[in-house]
Amino acid sequence: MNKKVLIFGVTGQAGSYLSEKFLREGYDVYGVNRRTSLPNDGRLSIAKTYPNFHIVEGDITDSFSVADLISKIRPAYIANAAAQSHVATSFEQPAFTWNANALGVLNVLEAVRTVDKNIKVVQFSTSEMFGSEYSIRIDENGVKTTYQDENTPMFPQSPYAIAKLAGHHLIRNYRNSYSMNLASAIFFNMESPRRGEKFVTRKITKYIGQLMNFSHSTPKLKLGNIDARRDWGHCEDYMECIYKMFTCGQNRDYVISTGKTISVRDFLEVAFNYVGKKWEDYVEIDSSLYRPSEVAYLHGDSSLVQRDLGWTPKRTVYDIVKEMVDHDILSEKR
Ligand code: F7E
Repeated sequence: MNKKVLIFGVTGQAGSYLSEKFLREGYDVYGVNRRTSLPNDGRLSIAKTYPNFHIVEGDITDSFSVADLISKIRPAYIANAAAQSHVATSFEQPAFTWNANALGVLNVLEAVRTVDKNIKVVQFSTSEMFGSEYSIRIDENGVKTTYQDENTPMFPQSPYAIAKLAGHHLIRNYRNSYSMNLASAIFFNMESPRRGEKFVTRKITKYIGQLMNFSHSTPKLKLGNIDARRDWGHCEDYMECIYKMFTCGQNRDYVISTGKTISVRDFLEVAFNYVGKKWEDYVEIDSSLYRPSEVAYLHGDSSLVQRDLGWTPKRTVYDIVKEMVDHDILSEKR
């Protein structure tokens, strides 16, 4: 049996956890890394301890490079976690975002279509594609719930999300048109100590790490819209689900989320409480950090994947806060 997996975006948070999952399961993992002048493999220290982990150079925006990698490696599975993933940055670098998030998907699909249509591809789609849309459910007691699932319409609010939606539709279109083995995972926000420092959760926990180590010299933490609500889950839990998506023998798109939503303000409350401090004493709202267009509310309903694949998220946002704060207090000490 071919046990080769090719991961685009291996140096990111999700790529690193997914590599470790496949390596533990005995696969040969090939991680695609773009050439950079400085090392960017900080999240791969565990993966690199496995002899069956290989870094290969390539760039998802270059169709020749993508086709060359796929035809040389001939993987059974391809995970596309490569993206310009910062929503605010997409307003400033829309073309770069488009090339990575939309053209990149097309490059993978065309290469797979011509090299070997049996290769299974899982695309990392995003809850940002829902934008301002949600579905409404009213239960027998009259309690109303607003949520997003696989049937919720999509109305994206940023160049990031629009490019991701193009990639999402390409997956659906190639699956239907050419009977290819393709599926999209619609991820709600995923966090961990490996989260990039520009995302709001890590920005907050890193600040707390600095505060707890150097309280006398830490300026205030500047944030934008803290009323936005997100469904935050643990990236490693979500990669367990992706492994099941690859190995389940069917090609279906799934929402992957915890089903619990809190605001950035609530996240601040929980994180600062954990270290015995009041966030109001340390946070300053900076209107320049507001986005030109915002997604106010994300609340995923992942019942379908829970039912079909028997997956459930293990960690809550409260577990995540503790893990990230503990990690950042330790790492700022060094
Ligand atoms: O923002 C607000 C901000 O940048 C969360 C990516 O992984 O998840 C992520 O996208 C919220 C937004 O993540 C700051 O306006 C306030 O409402 O951590 P974030 P995101 O935009 O939700 C989705 C699912 C993805 O697919 C993306 O790739 O927090 N916010 N103040 C702030 N956000 C940031 N970054 N920085 C602030 O200072």
